Amino acid sequence: MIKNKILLDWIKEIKELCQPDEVVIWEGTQKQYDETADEQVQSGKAIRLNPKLRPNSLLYRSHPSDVARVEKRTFISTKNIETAGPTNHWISSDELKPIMLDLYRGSMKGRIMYVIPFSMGPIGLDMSRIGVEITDSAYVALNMQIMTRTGQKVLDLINQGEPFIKCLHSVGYPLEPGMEDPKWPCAPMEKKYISHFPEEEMIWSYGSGYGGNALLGKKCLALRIASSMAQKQGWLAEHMLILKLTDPNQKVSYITGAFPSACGKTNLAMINPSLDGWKAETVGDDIAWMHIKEDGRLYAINPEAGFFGVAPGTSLKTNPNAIETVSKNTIFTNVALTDDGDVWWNDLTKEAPDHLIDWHGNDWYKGDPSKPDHPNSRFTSPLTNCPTLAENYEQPVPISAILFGGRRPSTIPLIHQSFDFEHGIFLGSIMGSEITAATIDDNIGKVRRDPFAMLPFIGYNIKDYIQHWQSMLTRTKENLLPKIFYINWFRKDEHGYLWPGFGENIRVLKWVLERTENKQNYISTPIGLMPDLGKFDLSNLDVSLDAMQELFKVDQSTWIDEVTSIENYYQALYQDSIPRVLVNQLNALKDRLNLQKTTV
Ligand code: OXD
Ligand code: MN
Repeated sequence: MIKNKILLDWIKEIKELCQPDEVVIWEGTQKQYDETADEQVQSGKAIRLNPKLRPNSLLYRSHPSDVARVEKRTFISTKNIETAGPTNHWISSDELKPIMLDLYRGSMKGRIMYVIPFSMGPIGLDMSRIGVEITDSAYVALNMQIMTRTGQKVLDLINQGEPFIKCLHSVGYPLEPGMEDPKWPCAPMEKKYISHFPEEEMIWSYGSGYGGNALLGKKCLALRIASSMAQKQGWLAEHMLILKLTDPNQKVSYITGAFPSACGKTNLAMINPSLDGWKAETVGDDIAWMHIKEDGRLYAINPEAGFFGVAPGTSLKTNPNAIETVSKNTIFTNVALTDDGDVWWNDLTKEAPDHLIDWHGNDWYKGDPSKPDHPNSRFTSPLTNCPTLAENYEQPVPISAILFGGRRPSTIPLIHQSFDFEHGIFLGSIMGSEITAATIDDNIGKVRRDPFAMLPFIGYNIKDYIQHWQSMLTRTKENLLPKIFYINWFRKDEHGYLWPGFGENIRVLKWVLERTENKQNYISTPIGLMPDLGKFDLSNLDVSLDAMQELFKVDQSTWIDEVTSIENYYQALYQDSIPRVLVNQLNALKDRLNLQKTTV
């Protein structure tokens, strides 16, 4: 039962505005989930997978125009453009609200309006935050049940007066009498709006039913709105995995890591270490909320309750723990369907089956040039399915190290450590991936910078974001803050990747943890601290010494180009107000490389 007047009034207001046929309060029970799933299957919107092969699992196929987050239709809407800054699409809230109110008027006609109370983070924890998503999509309700903590316990907190973030979502496809409901209703691109109002801590999403556009707890709340709340309240909301590591002496440490998409973040979050005696456990694979606690250390929680992972590329070889995670209770979107009612995606098995139904619902035969799955096809699975989930995954954990990284075939060594926290901020600010032929872009070879892997997710001005990171130094002692590292698993020579990756990555993590204990296992270079190869665990590793040397090469002339590239990037992004800390760090780097300083 809802007793909270703010929530009751809001439900009434949205019901009047959007005019749904029916209102359903999401209770978060298995019964409600099962009934809704059955109803979706009966109406032809979802396919129930073979329960013997994939128990309690569904397959959805989206509209071909609605397959990913739409950054160009994602807005930060505030009074002043300066609040949104140079990395966001901004529309003034005074201008945007009437446009969206017009779209919402009658937008839920013929549909059920679900009211989903949810908690990002364990229910009742001081670091958690509550939201309520109102949506006309059953797909969203089912996914939110997996990705967040939903239901009565959250409502109880709201009834006790706990504030909540209003998240409004409509697929933007009202059904007038006699109209047929398509399998995946959505609005055309120019009518899609994924809007954030950080000043009011509110989200309005219209026109898309897919992933981060529609499951508003994830990127919209837990990153964009939360990053802005975190700035005001003195904490950090970051696009980071959280990993628990236990060394052979049973010492437990926790690290977080920010990587742009397609850099193996979920794989690292579920790593099977190759070194004897080491254990790795998963706390989170995408988002970390971090607060400084009374002891002065930075503690993290995973605000999510599930994984919304990219399917293609996931296999027993790349991530056996993810394969087990998706073995049951999973919603798949845009993967292929097998003849025996199971799912398939690229790389799941070496050989594709002879026949599949592709993500458009058409026959697909082995050898067909088209892909049977969409490159951004997804699985939604509960955290509790993951065989490596840490048993304390619901408790805040103290972070010893933060990893930044990207996909850089050249220039950046396998691992280096920042000299100090501010140098770490600099490393976060320049991280990125080299553009490859796989990206639709004609800038092949250039670096696409994705600062802190947060480029599409910082809900406010990036200049203030940099300053906010810097302010961590005033909130605690520097030696209590995590140490910061830059990782590059993807360095290549003419024969291909130099580093084997996957389970062997534990060697790099071992060095990282030794550094957090101040072990004398490093050499100092102009770009940061790097492993002393004599003190880096190479036992039973099939990588030549030459390759190791290449992996750690810091080449002066390449770094001169890198510095120019960073300088151009800073100028283009920040124009005449590059944050002072970044200018100082760039100058210090130039100094160490014996280059002339920047005078901005
Ligand atoms: C995601 C993303 O879906 O970063 O996690 O795009
Ligand atoms: Mn992500």
